[in-house]
Amino acid sequence: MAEGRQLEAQSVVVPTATGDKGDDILSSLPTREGWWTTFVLYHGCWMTPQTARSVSLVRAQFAPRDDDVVLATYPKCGTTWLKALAFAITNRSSHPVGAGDHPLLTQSPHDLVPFIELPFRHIHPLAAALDAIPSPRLLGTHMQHHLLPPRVDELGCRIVYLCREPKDVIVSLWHFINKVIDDDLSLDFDKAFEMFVDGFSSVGPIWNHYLGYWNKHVEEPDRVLFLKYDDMMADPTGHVKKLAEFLRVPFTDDEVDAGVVEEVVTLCSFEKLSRLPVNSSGVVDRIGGRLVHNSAFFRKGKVEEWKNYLTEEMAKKLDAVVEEKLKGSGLTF
Ligand code: PAP
Repeated sequence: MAEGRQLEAQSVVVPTATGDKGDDILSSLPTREGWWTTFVLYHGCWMTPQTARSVSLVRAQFAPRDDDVVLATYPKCGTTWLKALAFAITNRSSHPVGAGDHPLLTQSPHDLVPFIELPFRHIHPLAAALDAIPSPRLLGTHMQHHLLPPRVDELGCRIVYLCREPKDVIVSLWHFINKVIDDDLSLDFDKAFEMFVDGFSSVGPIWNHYLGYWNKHVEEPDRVLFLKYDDMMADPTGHVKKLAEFLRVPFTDDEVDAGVVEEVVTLCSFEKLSRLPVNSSGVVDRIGGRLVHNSAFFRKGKVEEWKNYLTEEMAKKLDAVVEEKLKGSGLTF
């Protein structure tokens, strides 16, 4: 990454409701332009200043519990799907999957499983919002592993990590960004691709994001489950069973015979969720100060969509960078 050339130290103004000295942390960070707003390089990870502030507050204030389950993803790797699946699986005794009043039919998976860090988390007291959630909590995060509060690992909280073929990620990310930002700021795909290949993308570089959780998974396979979107698409029922076991709520033989696993797959499928009014209409601020259509989280839900966007040369270029960065780790795409 050509950080040395492109980075310029600037003072970043970050809104705060509390006015505490946390703002100081950000003012000296390297910055870079190119996406919809300025990004800062916070502990080796690119993010908006608002997110950096949120992450720093999370690290200072968030109190993990040993029965927390953290659903971690790089953006656009299937976060919404994983949240829906984990919610449906863990809550199926109080919310039978086939029930007409299932929460997933009227609430976004992002509201049922909140992110630990949020660009606007500092406006609403962090500790109060997350502490109010009863145990066991399901919590989402886009933070790289090394940015999680250390207590997550110390307490042995379980982590489910979901990654995706990077070429599909940049396509999905580009579509999403263009739905969020103002029309006059629309981002050229080639430019987005080059920044992504350069390791410059939200909470990127993507390979560092993948590797942090992959290495933890290799170290502690029983505590960190590592999944791939493409594999889940190929075998959703197998993965739902695997997820239920990892979440310590395995399906009973009776449930399997009654088709509950398939019911979870159907309830959380792209086809089902994307057509619900809660997910197909309305706007919401999920990225801090920018409204996004709820439907932006449901585009196509396919694998190998990159073939419609990347030239052979671009695909080779990204493949080569990813292969090089992951070399020796055992993680491949
Ligand atoms: P986030 O990280 O910003 O929350 P995330 O849910 O990971 O977003 O990304 C959305 C992607 O997951 C979209 O991919 P696409 O652009 O390639 O289509 C979206 O379509 C896909 N997606 C959302 N829900 C589902 C689902 N239930 N099953 C499969 N894919 C899904």
